[in-house]
Amino acid sequence: MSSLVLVLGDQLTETLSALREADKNADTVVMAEVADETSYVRHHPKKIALIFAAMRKFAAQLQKDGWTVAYTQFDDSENAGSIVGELLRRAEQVGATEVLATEPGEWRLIHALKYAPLKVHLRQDDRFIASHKEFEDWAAGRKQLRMEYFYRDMRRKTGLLMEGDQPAGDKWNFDHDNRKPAPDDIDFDGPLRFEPDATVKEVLDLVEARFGAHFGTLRPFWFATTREQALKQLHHFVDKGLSLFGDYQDAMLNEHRFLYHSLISTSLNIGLLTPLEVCQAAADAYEKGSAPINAVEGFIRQIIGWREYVRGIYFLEGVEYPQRNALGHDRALPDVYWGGKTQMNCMEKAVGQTKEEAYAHHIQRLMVTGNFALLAGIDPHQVHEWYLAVYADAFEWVEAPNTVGMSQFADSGIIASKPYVSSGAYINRMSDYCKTCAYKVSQKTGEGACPFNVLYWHFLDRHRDRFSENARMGNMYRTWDRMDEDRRKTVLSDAQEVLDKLDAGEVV
Ligand code: FAD
Ligand code: DLZ
Ligand code: SF4
Repeated sequence: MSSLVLVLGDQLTETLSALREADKNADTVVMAEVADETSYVRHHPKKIALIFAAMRKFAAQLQKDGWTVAYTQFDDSENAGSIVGELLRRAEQVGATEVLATEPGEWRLIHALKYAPLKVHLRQDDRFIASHKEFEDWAAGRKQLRMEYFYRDMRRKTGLLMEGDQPAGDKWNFDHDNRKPAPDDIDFDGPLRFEPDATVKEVLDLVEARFGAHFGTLRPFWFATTREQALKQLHHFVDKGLSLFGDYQDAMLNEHRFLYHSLISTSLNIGLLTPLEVCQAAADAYEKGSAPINAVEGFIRQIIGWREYVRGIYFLEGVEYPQRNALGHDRALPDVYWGGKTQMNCMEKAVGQTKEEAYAHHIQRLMVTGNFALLAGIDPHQVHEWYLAVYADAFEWVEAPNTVGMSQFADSGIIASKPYVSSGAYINRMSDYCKTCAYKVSQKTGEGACPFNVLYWHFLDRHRDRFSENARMGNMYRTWDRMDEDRRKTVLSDAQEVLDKLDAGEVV
């Protein structure tokens, strides 16, 4: 009896567990561009284009390799509009009753497949380094699930940057040498930009017609949409950008959107690259002496550390994780996140770049848009849906822990040991944004003071009960308590003014 083999838009890997187990001569691969997947949030048009183009090219490759592929394009008249609907339709067409699938990266789809009126065999997604079981075993009995310890286990497991049982360079973590302030200029041209071929052009026309009203600019579109292109992007970064990745990992510049970042998250997350091959390429550069340990260790930690760790947390914590709201924040997401007018240069740059590129780097996501949302008390679920929609690399397993946990502290500190909040001083240190801002970063209160400066203290003050005993935040509360009372009152009322303006839809 033949089976269907489901391949989702973020499972474009030749060695996917479902494909490995399937019978090329008897089974039918099902791939479908469906309304349900394009509408659970209003994805950025570039993200939809990336997924559809990469799906079409992957399907063509599978066919070339001898697979029978039943591929449904978005505009096909028979399109059932959902993954399960498409499976049912194809099952009837080919007379199959069973489906072989690799576990999706989102609870919503896992449940849809589990409760589908078809026999679905779900296989582990073994494109990751740690299985669910390994993460659960690591987490069991620990009071705190700190990434650093998990990461060391992943180093031991993979042997990456290991000399026997010791870390290369005698230290597990070289962050102390990293995170330098922004340089005046950047000598890396950034990512490769791939010219649209016929398939991409066709998809761009479709996306423009169907999703042109979503937030985000579709053209120019240059993301890697095949494994071959993704490998070129990776090697371009390893050869030209990696050596300064660590130094300027947290820097932000008005005129440089990509700095020394790799731009490989889209390729990794849809399956065009595997985490181990990416890390091995970076480790090889260290072995050859073409990139220093602080850069290579920092880069590898993001992938076998953070990326694996957030996935572990998403599946460990369960289906309601994205609904958490430990700080009880309930302000509506302000219009500035959708490109509304703002006088804050950092927000304008981070959101503007997000709109044009469907990309912002980690510190823009964490310390500009994330920091502002947390300080302003925005409903974390709305923040989560925004991140899930606007970034081309956003899939819930990776986005939700980063947003709900790391950025918004809505999981009550599972991921972050203290909230990632800062005044304007941090942004000023790490960027040149403040130099051209309408607000003054050095001004603490009054007309023209940087909104981050007053909102920062407002956040600490309103959450005193929760955070004042946190050992890592004691200094902040001591500084606040040392201010004279009149000053504290002015700070709080200035902050309230900013919040009132946000609520009234006025420009901040
Ligand atoms: P680089 O800076 O070059 O880093 C290399 C790789 O490390 C990335 O490609 C990525 O695969 C991995 N990585 C780095 N940091 C993280 C992290 N915190 N979690 C997981 N992987 C990481 N990353 C996503 O892939 N998808 C998301 O939806 C996503 N949402 C985020 C939301 C918020 C609020 C924050 C603060 C971070 C989020 N990140 C997300 C993490 C990080 O911002 C992106 O992985 C990174 O910016 C991707 O760009 P890059 O490929 O140039 O990464
Ligand atoms: C994100 C996305 C989009 C926009 N469209 C599709 C699609 O049409 N078909 C598909 O198979 N997958 C799509 N995806 C990716 C899925 O949403 C993703 O597989 C789940 O969110 C699980 O990670
Ligand atoms: Fe952002 Fe404040 Fe700097 Fe303006 S002054 S760019 S609002 S941190």
